[in-house]
Amino acid sequence: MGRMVDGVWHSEEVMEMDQRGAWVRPETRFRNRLNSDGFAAEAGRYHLYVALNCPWAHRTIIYRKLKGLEDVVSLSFVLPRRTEEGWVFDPDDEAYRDPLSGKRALHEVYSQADPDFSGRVTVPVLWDRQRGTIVNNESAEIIRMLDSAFAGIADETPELCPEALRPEIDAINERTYATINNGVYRAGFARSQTAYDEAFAEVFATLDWLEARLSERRYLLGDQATEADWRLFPTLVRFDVAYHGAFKCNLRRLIDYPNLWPYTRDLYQTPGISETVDLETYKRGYYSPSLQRNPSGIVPLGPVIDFSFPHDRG
Ligand SMILES: N[C@@H](CCC(=O)N[C@@H](CS)C(=O)NCC(=O)O)C(=O)O
Repeated sequence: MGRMVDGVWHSEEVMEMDQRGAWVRPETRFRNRLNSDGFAAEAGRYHLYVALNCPWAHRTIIYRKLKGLEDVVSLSFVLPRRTEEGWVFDPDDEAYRDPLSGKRALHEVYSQADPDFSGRVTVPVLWDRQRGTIVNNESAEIIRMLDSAFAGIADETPELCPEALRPEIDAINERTYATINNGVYRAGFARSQTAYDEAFAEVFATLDWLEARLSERRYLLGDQATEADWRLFPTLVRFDVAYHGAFKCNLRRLIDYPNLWPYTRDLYQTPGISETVDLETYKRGYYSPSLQRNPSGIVPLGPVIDFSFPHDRG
């Protein structure tokens, strides 16, 4: 995975590791807010760059659906496999073209936003057409903004992080981020047995905790799905096709959990959500050729998983 240094793309693979061989996720750089910092929420002004296989980008795709923002915030995809240039577009394929300025690679979007940018070139990116810059590239912050910033512009929809539930949502997110969303990456990218063992134990301890919680409630906070559920879903829906094998998170499969498995199907069957899921693309992405993790680049043919099977949790 390459990176930018002073506005120039460098393709050498650099992984941020600590002395124990544990992977450390780098900080995100663009952190502006809609409706402040001069980024007024307006229909047609903002654009999301995403990758279909990226779980962090998946959150923003889900929010654009659930919050009725499809005619308000535009969206486009980079190709699901990174190249020497990192995330790239395909000018010859309408599905993967940069619709704003015909760029070839996402790093050009970053250098337009900041000609001196140093750091990783990640998706998702929330882009401002008017100022020609990146508003924010941190998914957790983008989805909070999409939840409320376009009130009065888009059709009214339920708030996914209502003020009254926020402390509880934040507390759940803190655990699921560290041990599940990022936990599977810490297991998959570990370069020492100790670092892998630690991440692995945390993944499955939290899955057990969630399993118990979901035996008493339909969703993590009760009868309504909230931000806490939608942040968890992209990781769960990838679990058996990607993390179980490619990231060695193989103590149990999602389908082995009596509550987590129907819960994930329940979220999947929420109107609009199944269209955001593409298991074959996840497999091709996570099993891309990688010197460290998958030198042959062979993509497994299984497993077969049916998320449309009735969930009986209604
Ligand atoms: N903190 C970011 C993380 C996003 C992220 O790591 N995206 C991955 C794809 S799943 C990426 O673009 N990685 C490229 C890289 O790290 O070089 C967020 O949640 O938005």
